[in-house]
Amino acid sequence: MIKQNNLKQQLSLYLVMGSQNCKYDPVETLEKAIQGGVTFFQFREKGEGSKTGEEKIELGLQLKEVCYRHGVPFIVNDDLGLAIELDADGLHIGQEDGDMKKIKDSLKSHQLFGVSTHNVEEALEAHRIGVDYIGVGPMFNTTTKDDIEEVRGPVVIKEIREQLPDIPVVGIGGIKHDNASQVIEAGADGVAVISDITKAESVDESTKRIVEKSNRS
Ligand code: TZP
Ligand code: MG
Repeated sequence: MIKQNNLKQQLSLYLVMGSQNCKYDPVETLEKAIQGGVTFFQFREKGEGSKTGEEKIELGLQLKEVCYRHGVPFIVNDDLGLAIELDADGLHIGQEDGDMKKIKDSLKSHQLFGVSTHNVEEALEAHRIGVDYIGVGPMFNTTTKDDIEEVRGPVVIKEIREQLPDIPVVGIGGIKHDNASQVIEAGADGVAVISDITKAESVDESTKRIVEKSNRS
């Protein structure tokens, strides 16, 4: 898939997920989430209970296939080698995952590059390197990731927007249907969600509810 001008629109509901996050089968979860309105996907197979080696690659291939069938970009978290091997649409890394510039230069020209940031300084640095989009978090308290930084909320997005009016931005961390609109109102192009989708009783209904509540209109 080629880099597209409508990246901001595609980022509107970004599902981040690995098998360790799922209440149901991950392939089924992704299928239902896309039916519910997910527009961007990150394969984040990481932490307790996650798959490794061949099993991780096999699951990545299955999830990529679901994304391709629906025209949803498939992004790999952390693992440059896996992003290349799966010919993913992109790679997403955190601040501790290595030399950003080197990693960006190792990607194929069609692959998107996203970076997690926590404040204006990190966002400016990511912009300087030429990332395609940034994640900003944590927006709210979350139990999905243990090593989170201080929760400062949607105001961080507002601060980043003042310096970088055009960079594609998604908020992440504790986002649910009842707080997603705060993140959009602060200036984000989209919201990134794990548990409010992956742990929901009904994945498609929960996804639809986030779409409805985060609607800009
Ligand atoms: N990065 C910052 S917070 C977070 C990540 C990966 C976890 C978000 O999970 P949830 O369940 O949507 O709060
Ligand atoms: Mg990382």
